Amino acid sequence: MERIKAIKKISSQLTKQLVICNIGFPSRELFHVKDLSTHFYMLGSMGLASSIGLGLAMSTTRKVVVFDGDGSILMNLGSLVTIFNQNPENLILIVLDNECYGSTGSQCTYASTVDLGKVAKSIGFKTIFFFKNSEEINFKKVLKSEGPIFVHFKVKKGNANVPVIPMEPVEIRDRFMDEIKNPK
Ligand SMILES: Cc1ncc(C[n+]2csc(CCOP(=O)(O)OP(=O)(O)O)c2C)c(N)n1
Ligand SMILES: [Mg+2]
Repeated sequence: MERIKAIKKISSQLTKQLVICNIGFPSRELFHVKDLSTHFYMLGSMGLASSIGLGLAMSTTRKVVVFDGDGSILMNLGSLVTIFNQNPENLILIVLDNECYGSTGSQCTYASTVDLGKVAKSIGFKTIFFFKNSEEINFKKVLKSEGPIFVHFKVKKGNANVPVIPMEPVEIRDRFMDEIKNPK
């Protein structure tokens, strides 16, 4: 399944959850699929979507969904250890694993030889889902489970042909902060 299709399948089952999205094409694809004030399109800080999601989950009772990438979680593996120890029940970390740095030319990562779901399990995550190619993604079941939740989603290499997000970084930040302070 293409990454944009995975994003579409999951985001169509989201309602008021706060969403932190990985840098680059994943954010462009999410914006293209659906743009909401609950979305934070992260810019610049590769590897930090999971950390931003953790900080947010610890400061709100709302559910926080993070779309991360294999390259990014491998760059910041310590984040998994911190998430496990902080144990936020409202955090869902989705790793869209295309086994490459898709946004910068699809150079291979080590996700083809290291099973990221097994890494999460060995750290102690109790709730782990694995999706691949399935047309039926029951994300409602994921949303009902107690977090922290690790979702390992194997996707195809390649980016959708979607334009850059036509919002200034400060607009993205301010709209998201406003959504947190004054939920719509
Ligand atoms: C510290 C840092 N290193 C490198 C980059 C350049 N960069 C931006 S996105 C990206 C690839 C991200 O790969 P992954 O998280 O697997 O997401 P994918 O695009 O494959 O969905 C890279 C290398 C960056 N922004 N910051
Ligand atoms: Mg990747």
